Order: sequence, then C-alpha cells, then structure tokens
Amino acid sequence: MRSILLASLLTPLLASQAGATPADNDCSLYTPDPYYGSLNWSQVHPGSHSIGQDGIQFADINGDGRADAIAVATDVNGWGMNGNMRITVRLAVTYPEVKFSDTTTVLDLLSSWEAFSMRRIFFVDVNNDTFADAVSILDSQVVVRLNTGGALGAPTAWTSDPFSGSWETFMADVDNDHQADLIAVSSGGGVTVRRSNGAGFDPARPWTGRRQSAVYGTHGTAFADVTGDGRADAIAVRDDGIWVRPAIGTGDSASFAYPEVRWTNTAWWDTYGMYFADLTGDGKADAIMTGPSGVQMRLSTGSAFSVAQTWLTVGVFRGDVTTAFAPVSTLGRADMLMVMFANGAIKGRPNLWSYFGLELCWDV
Ligand SMILES: [Ca+2]
Ligand SMILES: [Ca+2]
Ligand SMILES: [Ca+2]
Ligand SMILES: [Ca+2]
Repeated sequence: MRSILLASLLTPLLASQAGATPADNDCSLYTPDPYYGSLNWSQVHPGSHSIGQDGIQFADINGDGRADAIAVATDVNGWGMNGNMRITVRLAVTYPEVKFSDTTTVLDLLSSWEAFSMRRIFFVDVNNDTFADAVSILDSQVVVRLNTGGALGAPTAWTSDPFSGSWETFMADVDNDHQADLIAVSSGGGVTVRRSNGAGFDPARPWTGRRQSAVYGTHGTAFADVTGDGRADAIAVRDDGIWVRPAIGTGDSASFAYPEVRWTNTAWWDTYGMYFADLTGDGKADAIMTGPSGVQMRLSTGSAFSVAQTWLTVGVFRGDVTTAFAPVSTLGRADMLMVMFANGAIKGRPNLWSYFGLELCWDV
C-alpha cells in the first residue's frame, strides 16, 4: 500500500520536473524523461523478428478507440527499487494537439514474485468492454487483471495451468467476439488456441493439423485480421513472400485454413521489421515493412496484398526501443510510433492516408 501511494505521488512530480516543452515538438529539444519498460518481452526463437512488443506497448486503455502508451517498469520509490514492477499509462489525447498526455497514471503494481515468474504481459481486451485488460503469462498459469475503467482490478487466474508457446505466444481475437484469445506457436510451428469466454480461457485446441505446414515465418510471424471478418488470421513472412492462413470454422472445428495461400506475388520483407495493422480504415490489416531505405505498405484486398506503396523515405524508420503501428491521431487508421532509447521519447508520425507525416515528439 505504501509503495502504491508513493508511486502515485511521485509520478506527477517527476513528470513535471522533466518540464521543458519544446514548442515545436522537436524531439532533439526534448528534455530526457525516459518512458519505457525495463523488461524485454521478446520471446522469439532464433531467426525471427519480434512484432513490436519490446519495452512499451500501445493499446486502448480508456475505450476511446485511440492507442495509449503503456510501460511496465521497475517501481522506484524514494529510497530506490522496492522489487515491484509497476504498470503505467499515458493516454492518447488529441486536443490541443495529438500526443500522449503529460500525466503518467499508475495502473497497477506487480509483486516481485509475479514479475519474476512472468514470461510476458499483454494489454488486450479480453471481455469486450473496449478497455484493454492486462494478461500476464506466468510460469504456472495465466492471470488477468480486468480494466475497470482507469484502474486494473485484482489479479484473477484465467487458467489453472501454464499456457505459452515454446516459440512464441500471441494474443488476438480469432473468433470475432471482441475478446482476445491466447495463441501459442510451438516447436515445429503448430498452433494451439485458448479462446476467451469473457471470464476465463477455454481449454486448449489445436488450430493447425499435425501434417499441415507450420505457421512460422523466418522474417516474422503474426496474427492479425487481414481478411476483414473480424477474426485474426495466421501470417508468416518468408523468403518467398507473405503466406496467410485465414481463421475459419466455428466451435471445436475452428482452425487456420489449409493449405496456406501466398498473398504477395514476390518476396517482400525488410530488415527492421514486418508489421500488420489497418492503415486505411477498411477493417483489414495491411502489410507494413520497415528497413534502411524507408517504410512501405501493401494494401490488403481481403484475399491478397496489392502493389507496394512507399509511405516514408526520409528520417528515422524505427524506434530503437519499440516500433509500432496503432491509431492515435485518427480513429481506425494506424499511425507510426517509435520509442527511442536515448531520451525515452515517443516519436509519432501521423497517418495522412497515403503517407506518414512529419515526425513529432508525442510525449512532451
Ligand atoms: Ca485511448
Ligand atoms: Ca476489457
Ligand atoms: Ca475471441
Ligand atoms: Ca480474418
């Protein structure tokens, strides 16, 4: 209790001391106020890119449709670290300008034992109330803290046994009930799903058959709705293109369709990372690649990725803590977000419908 009080008292103080507000949102004028998580949640097997989950996450905490900035970091009280982890959020605001709010709100504290056994934490809505909840993948079970609207509730076990992928664990809604489901990709690329029922995760079901090809991409593996039916599809980025297995079927017969289909007519990947997010507002996630020469996208038609478009050629093309694509400036259309290690700044590039606009500091 003491540490909760201290943390909530200290945070606004530290934020205001960080002080200086560059008038033009120029990140080079930014007074360091590091805002990023101290944990590295990357749980990827060799050769794969993680999909934008390290250090800081972007999810809608207050139900307004805009992605907020969430950090999980070591809790520091007046005398140093107390062994806890704390979850803080900066809400996305659009008036008088687009940015993440100056006020850092403490959502919750994680006990040291919990942080120690945690493999990963997700911020996704598991009970369809539009507020992103916290889902902790622990060594022994999966624990959920429901978002009660401004704060996270008590940790509740949503499984009684461990569940994670030996290669990677994901969360996405695979059955269009607006409740994010657990997805485990394990050795060999087999996929197992536990669907959220709003109060727990149902028993694990295989979503890929034993002799079907693996869901694994040497340049990235992702689960996002590229077909536009509200169900996250399985995506693998490989040397020869982007392959998709749409989510199909219902109940116990639900699965990722087989055979997989190649959605690009050519190789398409780059070295900074591959992302899948809706850039156009049509409800279908588009393919995004970042690399040394810039950022390109391919529009999802619902059954393929169309011709590549260049969205950015000048500036910085990735954050060295986190790169993400999520809607902040415009509902339904993902902006480009970059968290920088040097000063903890969150840089934003607004989605201007056919390109990314000028880079601005969004947390000053
Ligand atoms: Ca929001
Ligand atoms: Ca929720
Ligand atoms: Ca679901
Ligand atoms: Ca789909």
